[in-house]
Amino acid sequence: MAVLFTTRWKKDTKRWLDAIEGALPNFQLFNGADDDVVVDWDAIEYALVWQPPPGMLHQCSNLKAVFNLGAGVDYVLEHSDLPTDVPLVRLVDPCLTEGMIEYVTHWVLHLHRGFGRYRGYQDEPKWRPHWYPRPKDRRVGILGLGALGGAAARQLHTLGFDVAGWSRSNKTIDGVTSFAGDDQLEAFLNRTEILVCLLPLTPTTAGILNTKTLSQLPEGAQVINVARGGHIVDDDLIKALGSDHLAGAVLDVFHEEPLPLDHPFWKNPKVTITPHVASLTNPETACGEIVKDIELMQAGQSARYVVDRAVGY
Ligand code: NDP
Ligand code: OXD
Repeated sequence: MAVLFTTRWKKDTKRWLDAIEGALPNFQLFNGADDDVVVDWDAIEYALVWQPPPGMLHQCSNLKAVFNLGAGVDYVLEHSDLPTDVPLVRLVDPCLTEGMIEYVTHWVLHLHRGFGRYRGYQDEPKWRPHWYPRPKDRRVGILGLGALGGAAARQLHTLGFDVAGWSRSNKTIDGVTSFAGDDQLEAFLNRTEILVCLLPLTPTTAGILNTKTLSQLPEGAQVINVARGGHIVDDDLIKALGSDHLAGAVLDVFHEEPLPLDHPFWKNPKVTITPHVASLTNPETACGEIVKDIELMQAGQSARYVVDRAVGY
């Protein structure tokens, strides 16, 4: 019985290996990212991966499941030629959810209160207080009401915001207005002053934030993208910011990461950039969740968050 660990993250390898060994003491552990390790590919039953090299998983002839070490499985589906009969499991971890709630809440409050302008005033320096609406009068909209979007919506509702969400199927979340399906996207956007994107990147959601959809947001709206860079058409966002239709954007994810140094987002005064840190996977808690699924699978049941490959999430 063996597990494979392979990621493109260069740091924290020891912490990951310790966490996996601690969680799965009865499994032999191979670090596929270490060129000096001779991996017994036929012994691998479970693979724990983040952006695995193309072809690597194909070498595991007895693979029972692949656990993605993040919530978004777009990279694995696109690049790893994973055998179709092997379940791919996405990460749902209360610690990941906690981090996302913090990030989204922080930036929604920041944009809602317009705190960004005071940094500029300080540089002048200028003492200039601004009024702000109550949260109940601020309409926040969340694209994607899954594990992360749903949790963020609940928290924002608790803070008093007027929250709506858009998903494929209708949702019942206390205090959150549900919009569902392509037919209701425009109505959802029309009422959204602060938009948070927490959709998975799939063929149907790629490029969803473009000139047409951004223009359906009200004048002065602001956008927070914490999902994937591929959800946004960068040039369209830059135009919408330049025309003042949008007042600002907070971006954590990009088409190419790290964001190339010559990308116009860096110098755009209306764009705030964070380096894909909205919520980082915690090795210990993630391994705790993965063990629960491996135990279920060893008992003949299926893992809890198996990706539906037909829809891509
Ligand atoms: P989930 O799979 O739990 O939720 C996805 C949501 O999106 C669901 O509500 C789903 O609808 C909705 N959705 C999917 N496709 C469509 C569509 N075509 N139209 C309308 N709604 C759609 O994902 P998570 O909440 O766990 O994660 C979301 C994303 O967040 C990840 O895929 C990842 O890219 C990103 N992420 C980013 C991080 C960061 O640090 N920046 C950290 C972690 C995740 P329904 O409920 O009806 O199925
Ligand atoms: C994730 C991410 O998908 O970190 O979990 O982006």
